[in-house]
Amino acid sequence: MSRSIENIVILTGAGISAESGIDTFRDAGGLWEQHRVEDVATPEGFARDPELVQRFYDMRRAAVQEVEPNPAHHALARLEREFPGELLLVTQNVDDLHERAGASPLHMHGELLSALCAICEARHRWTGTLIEGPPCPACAAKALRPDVVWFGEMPYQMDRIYRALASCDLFVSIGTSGAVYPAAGFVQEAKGHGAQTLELNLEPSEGSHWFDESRHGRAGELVPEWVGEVLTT
Ligand code: BV8
Repeated sequence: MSRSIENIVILTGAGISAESGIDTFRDAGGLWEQHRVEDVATPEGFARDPELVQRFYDMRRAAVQEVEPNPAHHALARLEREFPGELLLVTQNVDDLHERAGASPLHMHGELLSALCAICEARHRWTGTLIEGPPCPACAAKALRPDVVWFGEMPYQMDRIYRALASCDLFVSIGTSGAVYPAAGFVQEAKGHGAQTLELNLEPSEGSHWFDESRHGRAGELVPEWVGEVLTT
């Protein structure tokens, strides 16, 4: 990293949680090998077979409560605490491992531990199952769904993200395949506004060519090393 960095935007994906034992989507044995995306991560799939979708998210909601944050999550929480400039941590992940490491991520694709009422749009912290069709604590309607952004739905807080991308001087992508938009386009957005761009990933992502620098390896090693560099320059 050359000139002084005062404003960082970080985007994380499933790869940052892989070493905690959470399946990614597109790696071998990943979630999309066990389920067709169209069946479990679209509004149409939910309308077609709500029980299949609720079971898919109930299983993931339970699994995420059995695992722990890894050194990559802890390193980003340290960066949030110690970096003197502006920092926005955006995650595509729906797990709560960033929070449990002490960070405050923007969940652009929603959260496993939150239930959304399709009737009154209230959100509730939810650690149990939804398959039984429990009543919404706010309006009593039996219309709670996972508070997760499915394909074809608008990701959360996009205006805030684009404002941050327009004003950052460094954009860092960690543990994402660059397969899903609009997140996969953030690097181009940041670059277009003059930011430096860095990718930390197990292997080159689909968007690797957009990055000024790419480091390939496990997040549990690359992220603490990079955070150490940022905090000592
Ligand atoms: C939308 C929540 C618009 C559910 C998810 C062209 C342009 C714009 C949009 C589109 C387009 N073409 C198609 C679209 C629509 C679509 C899309 O992008 N489709 C793709 C498949 C082409 N996008 C959407 O529908 C989005 N909405 O565009 O709305 C709009 C506009 C106006 C009005 C209305 C709407 C919504 C997308 C959100 C979908 N929901 N998740 C859930 O979690 O169940 S996406 C899902 O994929 C996850 O959120 C995940 O985060 C995301 C991306 O996956 P990754 O995180 O990257 O995970 P993956 O397994 O792919 O990769 C893991 C990486 O980690 C790998 O590279 C691996 O090498 C690396 N890794 C592994 N281990 C490690 C590691 N790295 C480091 N260390 C390790 N140890």
